[in-house]
Amino acid sequence: MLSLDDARDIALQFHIESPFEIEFFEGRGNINLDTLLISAGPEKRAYLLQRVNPDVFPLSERVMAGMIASIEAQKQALHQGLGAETGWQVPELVPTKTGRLFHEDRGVWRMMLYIEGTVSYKSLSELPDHRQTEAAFEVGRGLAIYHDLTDTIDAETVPTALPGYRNTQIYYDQLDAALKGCRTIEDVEHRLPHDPEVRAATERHFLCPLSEEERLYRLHDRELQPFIQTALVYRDLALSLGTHRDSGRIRTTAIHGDTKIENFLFEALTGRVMSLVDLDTIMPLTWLADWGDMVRSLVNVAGEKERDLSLVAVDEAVYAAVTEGFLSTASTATQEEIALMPRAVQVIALELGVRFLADYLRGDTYFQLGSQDPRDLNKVRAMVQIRLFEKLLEHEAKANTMLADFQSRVPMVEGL
Ligand code: GN1
Ligand code: MG
Repeated sequence: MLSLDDARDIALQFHIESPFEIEFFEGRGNINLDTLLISAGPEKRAYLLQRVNPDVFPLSERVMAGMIASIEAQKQALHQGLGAETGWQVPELVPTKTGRLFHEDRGVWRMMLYIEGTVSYKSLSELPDHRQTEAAFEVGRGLAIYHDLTDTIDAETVPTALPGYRNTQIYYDQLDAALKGCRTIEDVEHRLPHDPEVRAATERHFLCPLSEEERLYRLHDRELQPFIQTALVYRDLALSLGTHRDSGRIRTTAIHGDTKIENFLFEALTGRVMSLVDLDTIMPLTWLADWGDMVRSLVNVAGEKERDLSLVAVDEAVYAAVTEGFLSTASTATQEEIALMPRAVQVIALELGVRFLADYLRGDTYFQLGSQDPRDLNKVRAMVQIRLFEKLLEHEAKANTMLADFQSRVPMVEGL
């Protein structure tokens, strides 16, 4: 991570008022660890300065291209009156003093206007019980608004910012490599993706840099064994969303790619959803991946880092509220896609569990640990998501009944 002095020098490249104060931003995510909060000028205007993590996003310029495509599509749709009544706020990039939308110095830096008057939550448990379902409804509505506003993006023209991202097959191949303790390119040659670009972006995460002692300690951790088994047993289920997309049964759309609850902003005063931020992973996939990611993050009210696994559960009222919020607003979903909504939640929870698990086993090369993070953070995160997946399986019949019930009450907008 960079020092505050270095970050201050970078901030000076952007077009903001002076003098300004700068501090590390507590609400940063798991990937772009260099995120700073700036308060500038006499009015103390707030900005976020962020470095796109080059270890995760080697093609940082493409990240920016996807982000800009999303911002432009949202602005244009709002300008044309779509969603005008929602009060939706589009993230805004602050230009550099030379008029560019990002600055390059040991990676790509961008500055965004902090959307004032909003709040975000790492999990719904931060809200009192009676406000949780209301917030879940708002999140569902927020995703539907976002998808409607960005529907004009031609999915096939969005550059892939992070080759291999949300590719379930690759995540399983990486898990297999981690379980085998692969250390060299020769060890993993037969597992690597064929596409040179995808291979270049993912190769590192097929290899284990841990000492042999530490590797074996992690691999044979008794607590982890049932979770490894579950991940392996449900491989086909995890791959099923991709199979449906390959077969054309569900459409390929430009997705947001990171729709966990943390990335939704709510108006502090009213609790209404206002924005969906973190536009790093705009890519062609299926909106069901965004749906799945959002719901798996919402219904586990305990959050992603809970050590007491008995608290990991599917909150049924939250599940129902987010479904209602989404379906009452979304306008382009097809019936085939809607039928897959419960399965998509299971898939994304399991996929994320596999990602954390493989990363822990090989030595935290992807979800890098900050200096304050516990050493077993990715193990905990893996167990939470895989336990959540099991809970979602148990909840499947209820989820399907709820969907059918909703559809019988509310006539759907005709799908494509
Ligand atoms: C990562 O960095 P952050 O918090 O925005 C990850 C997502 C995961 C999420 C889980 C590019 O997002 O895929 O769902 O952590 N982003 C990337 O917390 O891998
Ligand atoms: Mg992200």
